[in-house]
Amino acid sequence: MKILLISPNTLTVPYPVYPIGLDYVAGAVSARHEVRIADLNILDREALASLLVAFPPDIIGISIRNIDNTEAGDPLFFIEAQKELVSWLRARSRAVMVGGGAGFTILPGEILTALALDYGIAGEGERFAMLVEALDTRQPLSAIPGLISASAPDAAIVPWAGVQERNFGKTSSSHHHYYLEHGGMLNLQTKRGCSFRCIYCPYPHIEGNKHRLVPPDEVARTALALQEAGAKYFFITDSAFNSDIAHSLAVAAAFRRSAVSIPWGGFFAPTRLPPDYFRIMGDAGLKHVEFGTESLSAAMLQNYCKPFRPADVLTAHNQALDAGLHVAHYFLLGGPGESADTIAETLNAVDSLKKTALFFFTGIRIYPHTALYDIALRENKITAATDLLQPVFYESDAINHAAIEKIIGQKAADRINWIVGSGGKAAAATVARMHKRGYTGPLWEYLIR
Ligand code: B12
Ligand code: SF4
Repeated sequence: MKILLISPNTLTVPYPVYPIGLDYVAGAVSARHEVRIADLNILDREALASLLVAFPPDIIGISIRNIDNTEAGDPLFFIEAQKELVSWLRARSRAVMVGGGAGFTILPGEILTALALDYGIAGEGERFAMLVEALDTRQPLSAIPGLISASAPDAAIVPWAGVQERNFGKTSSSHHHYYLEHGGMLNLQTKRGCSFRCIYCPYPHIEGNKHRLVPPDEVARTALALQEAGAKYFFITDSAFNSDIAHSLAVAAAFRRSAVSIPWGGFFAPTRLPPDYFRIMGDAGLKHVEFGTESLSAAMLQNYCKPFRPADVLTAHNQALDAGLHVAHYFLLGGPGESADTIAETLNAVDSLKKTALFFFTGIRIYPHTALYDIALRENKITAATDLLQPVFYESDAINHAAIEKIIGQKAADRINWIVGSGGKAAAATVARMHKRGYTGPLWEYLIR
């Protein structure tokens, strides 16, 4: 069968992101089928139309990574554009249309309906290969975990226990060149799942809450392949790289053994870590640390069920600084229990975080399958019938978003290292200009004060 996998994600905020998920979907499909990847960062509609003629697909898989940008203050919604793409494809192809991806997995039934897809796979995309085989051999589809269709729109997500094979560099496409030319950042996964249970977070639902580890030497082999392909930097896409400390250290050791020499970064939780943790990581090439700190109010960290306390944040921060790393913290303000007092507590404590970049987001998007969803239901902020495909942001009873934004806006006004939200289009334009001049990495490091 001919299979076309499409990445429709053309968002350039904070920078264009290599569609790593499709490497795994492509890697799972049996070699007896022909797979191509169409990355819409590269192909315009004319080129896509020509591809549909030259390579008429039997199945089209669409990667739905982003539903929206999860920014209450500067909202963007991507579902309408994806819907238009699907009907454009339908007018030119008789292929079976299948959706999947991180965004898709959060609200699979809703997205399947909105986009009028034939099938969707909630959860890991390796099961796409099972769907391909079943369609090819006309076998019943009911046994495929996570598979949904208009007549069966509900699916339980069952973590994939089989092989995860990344197809990087193996398809006939060379779409990674676009990312090499736009910042040089490629990406890498060392495990799936997050074992923490922060109340607002959909990651454990998307990836599972039990870690599935990629053997460290295999991670290093992929890192080396990215390096040899020309990557100047890589981002580890794990929900929190250090949620399994031993594995992250083993990955760092494998990088050193295999002479991975390009810098890298990722998401970390500022939990209690061995004192030399960041030094070891730095020796293995770690250059930037993005801490999912969210608050520096002890009460709010507890309300969010974060696996650390304010003192742990400061310790982890200083350990990372001492190791010579670039450090950023992300804050998520306005959750259950937030008040003027907890905001003040956070902002006062922020000043003790030296030499850093700080990203502030106000309002927490309510996702199904999270504790925040249950809280919002109990507090009558939503009902079971609320459409969550259109983003709904939790607002605390004690302080509204506008009041928080005003406080942050005032404090951020004369501080270049305080960024409200992701920085939006203006930040993306600066990033693009810097990429053109040959800069690489996340680039917020130039704002560090
Ligand atoms: C790492 C990450 C980032 C990094 C990416 C760095 C990099 N260079 O790669 C950074 C920080 C830059 C980032 C930015 C953003 N992110 Co982000 N990110 C993630 C994260 C943690 C992992 C994504 C990832 O790469 N996973 C690893 C790969 C292998 O998995 P995958 O892509 O999901 O693919 C698997 C399956 O989904 C599936 N699959 C994928 N495609 C397909 C296609 C088909 C047909 C099928 C069947 C299956 C399938 O199979 C794959 C293998 O199992 C996810 C949360 C999560 N845990 O998933 C959020 C997440 C994807 N991000 C999200 C968002 C919103 C954003 C931003 C818009 C935030 C912002 N305002 O800036 C930007 C958008 C950037 C862009 N240009 O697209 C949301 C999307 C949900 C939503 N509400 O839309 C998520 C889910 C987090 C959340 N808030 O819930 N992100
Ligand atoms: S540690 Fe990070 S990824 Fe894990 S549940 Fe908490 S917020 Fe989500």
